[in-house]
Amino acid sequence: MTYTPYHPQSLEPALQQRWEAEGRFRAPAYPDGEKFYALAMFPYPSGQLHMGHVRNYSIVDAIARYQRMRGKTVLHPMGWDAFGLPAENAALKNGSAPAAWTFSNIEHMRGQLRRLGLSYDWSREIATCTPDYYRWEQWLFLKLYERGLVYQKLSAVNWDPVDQTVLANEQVVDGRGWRSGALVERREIRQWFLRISAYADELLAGLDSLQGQWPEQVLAMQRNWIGRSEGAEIHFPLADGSGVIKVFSTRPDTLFGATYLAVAPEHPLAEQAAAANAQIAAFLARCKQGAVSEASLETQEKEGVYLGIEVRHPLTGALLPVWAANFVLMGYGEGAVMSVPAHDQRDFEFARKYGLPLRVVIRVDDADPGADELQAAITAPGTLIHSADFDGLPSAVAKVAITEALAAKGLGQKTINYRLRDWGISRQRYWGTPIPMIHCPHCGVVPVPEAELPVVLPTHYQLHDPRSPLRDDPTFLEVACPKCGAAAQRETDTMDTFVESSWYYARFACPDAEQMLDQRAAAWLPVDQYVGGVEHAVLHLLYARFFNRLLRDVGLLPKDGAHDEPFRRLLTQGMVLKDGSKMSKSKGNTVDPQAILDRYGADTARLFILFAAPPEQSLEWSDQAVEGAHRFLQRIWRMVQEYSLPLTPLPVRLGPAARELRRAVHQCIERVSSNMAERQHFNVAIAACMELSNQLGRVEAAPGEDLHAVLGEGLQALLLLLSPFAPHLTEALWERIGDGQALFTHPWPEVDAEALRSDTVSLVIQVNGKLRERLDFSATSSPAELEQAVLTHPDMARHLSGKEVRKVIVVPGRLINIVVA
Ligand code: OVT
Repeated sequence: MTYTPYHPQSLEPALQQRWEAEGRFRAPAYPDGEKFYALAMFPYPSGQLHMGHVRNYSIVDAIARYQRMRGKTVLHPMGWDAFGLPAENAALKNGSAPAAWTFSNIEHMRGQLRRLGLSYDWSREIATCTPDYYRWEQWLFLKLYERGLVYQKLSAVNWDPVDQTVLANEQVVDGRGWRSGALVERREIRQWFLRISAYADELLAGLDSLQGQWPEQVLAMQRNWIGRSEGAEIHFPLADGSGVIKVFSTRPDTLFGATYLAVAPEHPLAEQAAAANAQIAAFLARCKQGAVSEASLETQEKEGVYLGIEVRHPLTGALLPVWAANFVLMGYGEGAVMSVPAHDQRDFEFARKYGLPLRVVIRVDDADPGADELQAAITAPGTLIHSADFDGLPSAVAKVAITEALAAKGLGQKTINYRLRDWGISRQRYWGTPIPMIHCPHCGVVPVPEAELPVVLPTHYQLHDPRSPLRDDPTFLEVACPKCGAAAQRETDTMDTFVESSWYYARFACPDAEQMLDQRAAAWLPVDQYVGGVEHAVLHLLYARFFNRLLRDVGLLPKDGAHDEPFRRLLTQGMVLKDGSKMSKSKGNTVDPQAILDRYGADTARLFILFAAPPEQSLEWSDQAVEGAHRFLQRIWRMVQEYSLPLTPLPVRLGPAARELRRAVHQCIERVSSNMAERQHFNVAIAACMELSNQLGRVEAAPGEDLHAVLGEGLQALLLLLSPFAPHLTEALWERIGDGQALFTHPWPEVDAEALRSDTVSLVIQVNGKLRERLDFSATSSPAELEQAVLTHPDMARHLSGKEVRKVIVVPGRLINIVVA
């Protein structure tokens, strides 16, 4: 027999070309039969694939290939999340254009994905930076504007006073601009928002339907992010009668402990007070320094200033001072909070710092600590004290009673509050989807007429500084107002790149549709299996759930309850580590997938990465394990080559060795199958294949007819089971020992229950009810035969010699009890 060596470097590209030429993985316009939509989070075209990508895309490809063999019509697309800051940064560094950089990266990375042998339908490829894609985003923006789901409001940004531009949070390093090094300032500018808060309740309720299908941890993070809390809106009348300050509190039971109010530095009352007081003005100015990210707000030192204003407590009428404080956000409620220092730790620290009074109004045990003795706030619920008519009530009851008392006086009501804020999508950046709005000096904000979409982003600029070139380009900027015809200006803000990734999964179903989505989207959605990094647990995965509902509500997806959620099942993959820490360029601990592909080929890379750990856990890189995966594939290659053809049918009777081997084959099919579908522990599935290959490898060189037939069955099964992980090697070998049907749509092997049945049973042997032995008997023996066999078994002589057997009790399949005198 001539033996061809295993040479993936030539074998794999040849097969990949064949797949491409055949259009093998192209999905039909509509699914025929049962559909399966498998999707991996699409990449940023950053330049090169990294190991995180290889892991993500190997997992989804294994699932897609498995589902094809299960007879499903599989949709498995790929595309590019192509807008965003990295392209601008690279362009600034090389003096090139972001578009050119992006498209050349796409070229290169597409080649790498092909080299991995991923079974994509490339005819559906999407790049989000093309007008064909982003025009629909602009269209939806206009629809949402009509419906009041898009609006403008003032919002803080990071301002670099030297570069004269807005900076993204990631461009602020230690409070300074990343290029200029200047101290960043906070500025309030008008920006565009999507009203995700209108969907807060539905997004929260929808999580229940994902229970068991999404990782518990991701569901918890989303619940927490939405942060629904019940509480009360409470009005504090201004002492001078000029109005009220409204606050939201989840603890109205502590209302009698409120000793001051705190408002945001941007609150109108704070600005009024500043106009007449230099010290206050200086404080507000200080608050405007520093970055706007949530992290920097949380870690900063808490500071405040008395505004010289007083309000009346809504139930006691007592006068309380109003302060401005740097930790109160204008976006939270109405930008004001009631401060209860005895029962809230942040208020406690603030009150101690500025000598503000504390009132203890909740007792958690019998003690009633004086305010002066408190070491920390008492935050647990308890029983009310020093709270007038409400004394003695438990917190839960008091919440309701106090809210009712406020409502009766017209000074409050029960409300539900969400932590979820509306989504600010304006970016003062160039490389993004232009927001389709026009600013007219006479008409104000005017939407671009639908017929004039898309607003095309010019791509010819060379970038020289971080300021958006759109702001300086009259050919983009200057436009006639669609309403009055006067000279007007285009909006120069672009959309957050998370907008593109919020609906790409739907566009893949109909990438060439002449509208945003057509009927095909409903036919393919929802995605049956979505896989990606856990870093997207909140933002991306929440925005996509929001967008799916927007698409439904503008009529692009059916309102049938089956299309509310975009992703039916979610798998969040773990990190790829080297020497215990995350691979990253800055740490210099990376392994380049290209080097692994060049040296070992795609099948080895895929097999290693799926074998090294269960998909949801982190994966430690190991050169030895890569070698191990490669040797395993070489062994399979050799075994199949060495099998002497032809394949022969199973004889009716198998000898014991053949029966045992056949049991191993079907045990392997069982283990691999259950790990492909439910548990998705591909590492266990691969381990089972490795074990089977060892068993098959132990068959002697010139086996009998029955063993030869079982070995053939085993090798075929092994190729079928391994094909989702190592599609090239298995396809090449299938040409030699397959059954003539194409491997990639070959029915997944079925477990033969008969083969699993064991020849022998192991029975517990008792003498007078005491365990004495555990012995094997033929599985087909009758009780009478078993009785005969146990009494004459050589191992039983020492238990029975010299004793009189009175009775033998056989419990089939379990035990035999021998009663002796
Ligand atoms: C990789 C996963 C990602 C994601 C996918 C694409 C990385 C996991 C973390 N366009 C968006 C995006 O994330 C998705 C969109 C739907 C919002 C590592 C990192 C270390 C690997 C490494 C090695 C060497 C250098 C650098 C890194 N991760 N795991 N290991 N695009 O292109 O970033 O979560 O599912 O694949 O990632 S993406």
